[in-house]
Amino acid sequence: MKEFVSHSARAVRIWLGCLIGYGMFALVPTGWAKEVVFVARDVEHQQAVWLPLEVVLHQSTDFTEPLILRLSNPTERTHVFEAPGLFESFEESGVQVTRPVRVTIAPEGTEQIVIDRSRISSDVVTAESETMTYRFYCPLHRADDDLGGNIIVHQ
Ligand SMILES: [Cu+2]
Repeated sequence: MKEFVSHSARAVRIWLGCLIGYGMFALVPTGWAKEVVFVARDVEHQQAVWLPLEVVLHQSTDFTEPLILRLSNPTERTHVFEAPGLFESFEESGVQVTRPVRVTIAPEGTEQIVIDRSRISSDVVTAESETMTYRFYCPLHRADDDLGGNIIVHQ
């Protein structure tokens, strides 16, 4: 019995640590977030990229928990993270809102968004190849022939 209590206490501490670590996820006590980090980098010819250039996600394992994108801009210019086809989900005045992913990040700033997983799931299910690719880039500093990075989702 004593052992049971100490295990529970440890579980609570871990759980609290998770809530603090993930900040905005404090409202979802059952959630254990998966976080993907992107970092902006200035490259030649005034252009910029988001790194890493490729992220692979697996629907069966990665979508069982909230999916967070952490967007970090350590550069001295403002950059935008745009990913057509991806949607973010957030709460505004008590209402759940969904909108396309297009986030502006100030110099030396970091933004965090929660991906609307239900949309990705339906995309993957309807994709014949069972794989979906979402491109991402900074629309402000993008070369004409730049295809940007890829988020690849396997079913
Ligand atoms: Cu940019």
